[in-house]
Amino acid sequence: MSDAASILGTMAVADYDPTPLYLRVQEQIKSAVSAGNLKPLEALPGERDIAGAFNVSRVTVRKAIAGLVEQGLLTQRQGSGTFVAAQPQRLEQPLSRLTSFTEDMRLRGLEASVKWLTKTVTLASPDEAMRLSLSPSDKVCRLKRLRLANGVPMAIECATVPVRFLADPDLVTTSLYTVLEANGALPVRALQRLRAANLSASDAALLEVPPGSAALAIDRLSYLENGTPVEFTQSYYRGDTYDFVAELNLRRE
Ligand code: 16G
Repeated sequence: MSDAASILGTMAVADYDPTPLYLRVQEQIKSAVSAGNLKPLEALPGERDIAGAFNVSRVTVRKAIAGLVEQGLLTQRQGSGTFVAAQPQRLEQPLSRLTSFTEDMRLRGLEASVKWLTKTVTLASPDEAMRLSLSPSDKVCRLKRLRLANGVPMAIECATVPVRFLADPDLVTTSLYTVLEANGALPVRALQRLRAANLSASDAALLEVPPGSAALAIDRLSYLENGTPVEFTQSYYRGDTYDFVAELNLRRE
């Protein structure tokens, strides 16, 4: 048996089965991944081997692979072949605790990292000024970051913080809250709004999911003990990796 056949199994093709061949090849590959015969980040057998194992044309194999790349199950790297995509762990996030991304990941034994998208010091936009109780001449730091857990992209966050709490965005390496705490401005309360969204092509590319994938759009407005707003953050969390969990209590008057 060829390597491809031992990894992907053999494909029984019944004459009366009207399912297009490329879809059947996709099913074989998906089954090999869910059975653990092909692990995350492992290379797929070569196109020629897959075609030989399933007795289909290379064009059919290419079409099957292209579809699975689009669905996010496989990734292709120029010059080095096709791989099973990294499968992020699904994370549960309590809605009642005010934590930072870095802390959330540490509690789960994952390492948080950051890919910077933009960092600027600028005048507050009218919307930011309203939310953060600033005047239009006040300056803010805007930090747009891709947040990763063990190297897997999880969320895109755009945080706006008045310069009186964060003078320079370069002070933040991984954790914004660590710097705010050092500045005596760690938020103690926040209001969060969650809604469903579909990712734009560019956001989906950053999060390494197909364009239009489901996401959770979250706005967080955080406050100091004395009620002063300290951070307004707009984020997109990957819908396939995050469950937000709320605890509800029956209130007896
Ligand atoms: C969380 C917060 C975000 C905050 C960030 C700080 C949500 C939806 N958002 O991701 O508002 O800016 O933590 O994390 O929970 P950091 O200290 O790791 O930069």
